[in-house]
Amino acid sequence: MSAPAPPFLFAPDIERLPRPRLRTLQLERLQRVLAHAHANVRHYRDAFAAAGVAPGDVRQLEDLARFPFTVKGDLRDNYPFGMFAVPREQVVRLHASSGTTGKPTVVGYTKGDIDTWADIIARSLACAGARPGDVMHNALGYGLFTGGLGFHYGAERLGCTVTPMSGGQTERQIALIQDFGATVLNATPSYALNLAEAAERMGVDLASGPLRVGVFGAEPWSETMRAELDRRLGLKSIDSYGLSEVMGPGVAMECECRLGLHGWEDHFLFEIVHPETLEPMPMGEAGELVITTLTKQALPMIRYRTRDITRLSDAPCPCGRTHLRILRVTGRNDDMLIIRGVNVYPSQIEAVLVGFPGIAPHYQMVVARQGSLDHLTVEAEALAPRDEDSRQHLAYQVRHHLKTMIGVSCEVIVRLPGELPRSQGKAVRVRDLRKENG
Ligand code: DLL
Repeated sequence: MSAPAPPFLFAPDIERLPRPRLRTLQLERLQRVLAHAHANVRHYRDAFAAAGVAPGDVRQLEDLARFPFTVKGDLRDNYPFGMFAVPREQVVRLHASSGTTGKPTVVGYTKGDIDTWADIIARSLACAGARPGDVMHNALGYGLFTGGLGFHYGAERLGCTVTPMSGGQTERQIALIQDFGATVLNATPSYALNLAEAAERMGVDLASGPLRVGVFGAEPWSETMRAELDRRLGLKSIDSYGLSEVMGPGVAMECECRLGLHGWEDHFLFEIVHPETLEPMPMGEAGELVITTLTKQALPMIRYRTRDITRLSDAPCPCGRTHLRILRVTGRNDDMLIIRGVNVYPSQIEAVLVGFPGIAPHYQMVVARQGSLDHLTVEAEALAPRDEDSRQHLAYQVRHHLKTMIGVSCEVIVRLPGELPRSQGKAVRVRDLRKENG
């Protein structure tokens, strides 16, 4: 048994602030960040002027809806440092996302931003169930990706012993998890699964070891995958959400109740807008998540369109935290496939495949154009070696189940164990041949 957590770390006052007081704090901070962005970033000055709004127009939180959105393209157009609101000399850290096309998206942090980030991550890890004295094995990528370093500093601040492992060298990771007695594992869910599988192959039983908390995020995953990871790693899997443009990890974290992710409202303002009309949606409705940063100095983000589809809930959480909850992000707008008129997210396919009898929890989706129709092929993997006939029979069953559960007609191919690529970080779930072939 680990020692009980010191009271100052477990849901301190700010995490339990009554909602009206939280909103007052948000309004004060919103007014400040709008003025800061307007005074120091040409892009915001121009965009506000074009929309006919000024920072002084905000008298209540709802007034923010009159302000223009910020999109990824704005960061690219102002590459590399044009969106920074402080002189470059005050930026002590850069991170960047690779960007599949064109220039990467660059984000920057002042010393103060790095400090705030570490605080928010420490809070997030405590929310997930980590405690000072835990050994945190950090398998998130270090480097330009925000995941590794973001969690690193926050875990140190909480008082954890951090193994800065990064991705890759899977067998070595298993050995170090064992040797160092890791109690917290931080990874993408797809890589955590890769670790579970590698451990089983090596004859290492991680499930009965000291691992207690799994902090998993950076990509969409499903409840079935959660059950799989809980069981195979012998820990409690917690959903962890964030994005580089807004800060990196730590924007939202599930608590031990696992009823959605607490979005830290003293640092971020969350809105849901209709994905097409972009009109604000009422609390509880599904739509695109839009985030405004309230405390960032180097890179304030005003109404950033995340493209992530989710719902918010301000219902009380049994843990006592008052910050709203972001329900599981089912996928990105950009990842949604429309197959013969049916909207499909990879995570829905995952929910059907993971735990399906005889099927391993690895999959890939290939989308191609057949005539004027989009054609989806789901590649799954057999749990154990089987002959061709038996795999075809299994494929037929999966196909039927996908049709019943999601309403989508697709081709299913069941590959041999180990044939599909394993994740080293964020898993690539969709191969879109329509784009590859122009
Ligand atoms: O993935 C930051 C992060 C690192 C979050 C480690 C959690 C853990 P980006 O590389 O900018 O930043 O990717 C952000 O990943 O807009 C979502 O589409 C997706 N994403 C992140 N967390 C989740 C999650 C990091 N828990 C993009 N569930 C976001 C679903 C997620 N999607």
